[in-house]
Amino acid sequence: MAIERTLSIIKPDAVAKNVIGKIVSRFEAAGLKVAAAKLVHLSRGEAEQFYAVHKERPFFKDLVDFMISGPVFVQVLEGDNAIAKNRDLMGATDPKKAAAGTIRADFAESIDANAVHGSDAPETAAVEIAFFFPGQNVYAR
Ligand code: IDP
Repeated sequence: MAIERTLSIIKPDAVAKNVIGKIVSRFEAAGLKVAAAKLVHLSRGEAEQFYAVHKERPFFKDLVDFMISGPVFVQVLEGDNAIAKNRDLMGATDPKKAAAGTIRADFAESIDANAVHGSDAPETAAVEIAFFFPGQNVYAR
């Protein structure tokens, strides 16, 4: 298995519920290491840029409104197969369809307020990490 990096966002609903630590614990328990982290409150422009791939989708405005409704906790996770491992830990986009024991099954409210984001491929991980952590503030673990 390859050592990878992926971008994880703990979204405003989960930050507001005060479960940052519980969610990060799941990453650590699965062998992923936090290589960078910060709490940020995105501007509308930043959220629109981050989710630009979805700009033609009917849920785009709701998604952006939600992502700027409060601070988010952004991390780079590093480890074996980190991209797929993080997506497995997250569970399905719609928490009603997420497998028992996944982060979304346990912490998400709805398909809009679904607790976490995770990069879906190496190419998007590289772009998303550079978006939030340009320069030298990511640490090899
Ligand atoms: P993912 O976050 O599981 O990778 P994506 O398809 O990339 O899912 O969608 C990005 C985000 O957009 C989702 O996490 C969710 O918050 C929101 N979203 C996706 N599909 C819908 C929908 O049908 N209705 C409302 N929000 C949606």
